[in-house]
Amino acid sequence: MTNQMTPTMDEQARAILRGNDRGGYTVPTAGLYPYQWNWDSAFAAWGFATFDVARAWVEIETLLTGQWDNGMVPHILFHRPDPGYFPGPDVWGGVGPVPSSGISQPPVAASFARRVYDIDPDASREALARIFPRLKAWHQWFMDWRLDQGAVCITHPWEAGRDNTPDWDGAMAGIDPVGVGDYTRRDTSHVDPAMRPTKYDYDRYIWLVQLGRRLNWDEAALLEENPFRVADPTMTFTLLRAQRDLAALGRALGEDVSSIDVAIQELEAGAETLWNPDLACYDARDVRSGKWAGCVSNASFLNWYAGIDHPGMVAQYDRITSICKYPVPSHDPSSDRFDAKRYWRGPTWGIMNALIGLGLEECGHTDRAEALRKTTGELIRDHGFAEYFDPLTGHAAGGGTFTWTAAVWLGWTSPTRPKGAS
Ligand code: 9WN
Repeated sequence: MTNQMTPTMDEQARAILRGNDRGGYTVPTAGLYPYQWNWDSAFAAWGFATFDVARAWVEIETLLTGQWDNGMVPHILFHRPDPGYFPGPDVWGGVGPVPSSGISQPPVAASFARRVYDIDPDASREALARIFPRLKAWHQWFMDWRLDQGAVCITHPWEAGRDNTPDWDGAMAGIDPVGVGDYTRRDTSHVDPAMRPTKYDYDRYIWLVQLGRRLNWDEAALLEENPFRVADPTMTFTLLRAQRDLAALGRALGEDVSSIDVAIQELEAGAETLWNPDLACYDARDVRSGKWAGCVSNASFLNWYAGIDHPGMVAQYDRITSICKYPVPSHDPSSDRFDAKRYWRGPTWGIMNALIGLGLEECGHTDRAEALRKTTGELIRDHGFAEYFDPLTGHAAGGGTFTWTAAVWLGWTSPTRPKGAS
């Protein structure tokens, strides 16, 4: 076969999105994750928008069909049964219009809706008008149920999308998973167990799901009873950013956005409660114990994405990027809890890099933004469209042919990305 037959990176990325398309929604990767995940779909929409704006809107609209009456948009929609994933719909017992999980995920959908809109405003207006009230209600659910001093809390490690990060180690240690019972994991039959969370983690993940189900996913009851409640940089920074983007979209539609502007101020104040002065970094805060996690994570660096510049974070960023070849690692490589291959305890994730890079650029740290775009592009080109990467060697880890890595290529690192994409 000649070189002319080798598909370009753009062609490969588009083929991954098309290949993972299950009709109206995109799975993160076949086998390992056979359902629609919330923030994965927002990234998928970004990728689709670079070559098919209509399909991008379908992705977001399908996600929002799963919205619960209280405004929550679940982290997984189980559109069609698939025995290849655990825990499935029977374990979760979600109470929405589509079989679902009972927790949410980082609300990046409004932010990517804005990018889709920017790529083609005329073709986007009708879909935007349809989803605007739904996005507003979802954001309001966080404001109503999940704030602690203005910072956004998670009630399950899966909710932040950074499942086994050391950020939750303290809160996880406070859970005794008594009565969790026997269960069979599926993830470790798809992927090397050394790259996945441990049984210790899974016992607590499942125990928390059982608790939520027993309480019928009632947020007031969870606030009373759930021992796991952590104010999280991922959620706080992404919601702050999403509220800013939603306000801009609302203005474009001629909507009243005054309540969103109020929420932005509340979240700005909340973000500052995540500043850990001893660590000199944004950090997760265990609301139950009052203790800091003490972790420099990739979510710490989402401050710029939220529109918050901080000289202390520039210093942290320069330190972290100087000690690993393929930043940004999900945990500080100089920490004894760093594990280069184990999921959110070390590996580099293209999606987090894209959010960090977009923020760096917008806050005027152009050289750092360009350097991150370049190394992330090289990582994907040299090691494939993997779920995540070893930050020291660049080696691919987790699942392959991954939707959000393809989307990051198309929307952020590809030299051909359309105007408005990034
Ligand atoms: C649980 C789909 C999801 C991502 C998360 C990532 C991982 C699930 C799992 O996969 O989590 O939600 O079973 O490991 O941590 O961020 O959305 O790609």
